Amino acid sequence: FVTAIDHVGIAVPDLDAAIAFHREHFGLEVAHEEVNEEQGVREAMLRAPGTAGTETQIQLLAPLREDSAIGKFLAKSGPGLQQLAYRVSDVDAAAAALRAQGLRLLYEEAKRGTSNSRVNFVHPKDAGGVLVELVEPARDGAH
Ligand code: V0V
Repeated sequence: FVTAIDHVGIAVPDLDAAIAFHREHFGLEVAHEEVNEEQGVREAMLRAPGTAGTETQIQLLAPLREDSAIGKFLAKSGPGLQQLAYRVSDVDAAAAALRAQGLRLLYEEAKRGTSNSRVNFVHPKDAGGVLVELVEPARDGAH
C-alpha cells in the first residue's frame, strides 16, 4: 500500500536558519511552509529544483513549544533525522492493516498533516527504531 517515499523529516531548532542552510549548500527550494498548531511545529517542505510533482521532499520541523514531539526530540537527541514518511492512498486502511500485523499506531484516528494531508505514525519501537509516518495526500493533489 506504500505508493512513494513522501518525505524525510529533520528536526531543527531554527526553521529559517535550516531553510537557508539547505538552500545555500544543497540548492533545495521551499515548496511549502506552514504552522501546524496541533503538532506543535513550524515546518517547511523542500525539494530539488525542477522536480515539482515527482519529488520526495525534505521536511524541516521546528518546535513551537518545548513539550511538543519535536521539542522533546531536540532535547533528547539534538537536531537530525526524526521521521520517514511513506505515501499511502488510504491512511485508515494502511493503519488498520499494520495494526492487524501487531504494530502500534500512535493515533486511533488519522490527524491533519501538511497541506491537509491525513497522517498517522507507527511507533518507532515497532519499526526498527524509525518513526514511520503514513501520509495520505489531500485529494486536490497537493502534497
Ligand atoms: C522517540 N524515539 C524515537 C523517536 N522519538 N526513535 C526514533 N525516532 C524518533 N523520532 C524513541 C525514544 O528515544 C525512546 O527510546 C522511545 O522512542 C520512546 O520515546 P519517549 O521518550 O517515551 O516518547 P516521546 O515522548 O519522545 O514520544 C515519541 C513519539 C512522539 C514518537 C511517541 O514523538 C510522537 O508522538 N510523534 C508523532 C508526532 C510527531 O512526530 N509530530 C511532529 C511532526 P528509548 O530511549 O526508550 O530507547 S508533525 C508532521 O510530521 C507533519 C505535520 C506532517 O508530516 O505532515
